[in-house]
Amino acid sequence: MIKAVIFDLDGVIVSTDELHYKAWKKMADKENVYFDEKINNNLRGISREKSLEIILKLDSKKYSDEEKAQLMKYKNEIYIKSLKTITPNDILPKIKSILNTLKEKKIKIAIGSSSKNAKLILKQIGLLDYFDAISDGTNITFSKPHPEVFLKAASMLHVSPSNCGVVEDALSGIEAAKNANMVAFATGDALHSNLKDYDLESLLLMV
Ligand code: B16
Ligand code: MG
Repeated sequence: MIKAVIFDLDGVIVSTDELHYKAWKKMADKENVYFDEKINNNLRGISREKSLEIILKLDSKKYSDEEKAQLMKYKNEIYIKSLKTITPNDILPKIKSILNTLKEKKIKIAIGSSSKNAKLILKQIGLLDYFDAISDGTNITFSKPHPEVFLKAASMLHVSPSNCGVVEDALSGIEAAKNANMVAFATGDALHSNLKDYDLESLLLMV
């Protein structure tokens, strides 16, 4: 029985893919490293640190930890600037009505995002105070597909993991949900995952 639903943020509630891409692309061009939208697609749900590692794999140069930190800072400053352009109109179709229906049905709702910018994004789209809990990149050590971000959300909500649904757009996120023993609902790219339990469309039929 589903008593709570944990929503991934980027790609589920709002699409920031293009903004991540543009910021990483600027960093990659500065470093003369090849980077394209296909590589960017593999970074969905993956932490900033892991994303940088994946991008720099194509570079023969060895980077120190200090240099890596500088590159992440460079990318994040560009990304944050671009986040200022998003508004409540960027909430992805159908999501607001799904969230409202869950609230009406007294189902708890949380955010489970790898992003350290999750609260800034939620503020931009007017949903900062909307959720019962926010678990994000600032309170986790391990990146999806590790289940930590979703287990922390469940614990903040005081709901057992097996009573939680997760809505995810990334393959790594669906894997994380299953590793957390939760019910995985897929949207976007994650519809191709063999591990998903249901499509997002089925969610409201199950609460
Ligand atoms: P940040 P999600 C993830 O958010 C993004 O999908 C991923 O592309 C990004 O690298 C990661 O957050 C970290 O983001 O640099 O803002 O901390 O999909 O888990 O909501
Ligand atoms: Mg996502």
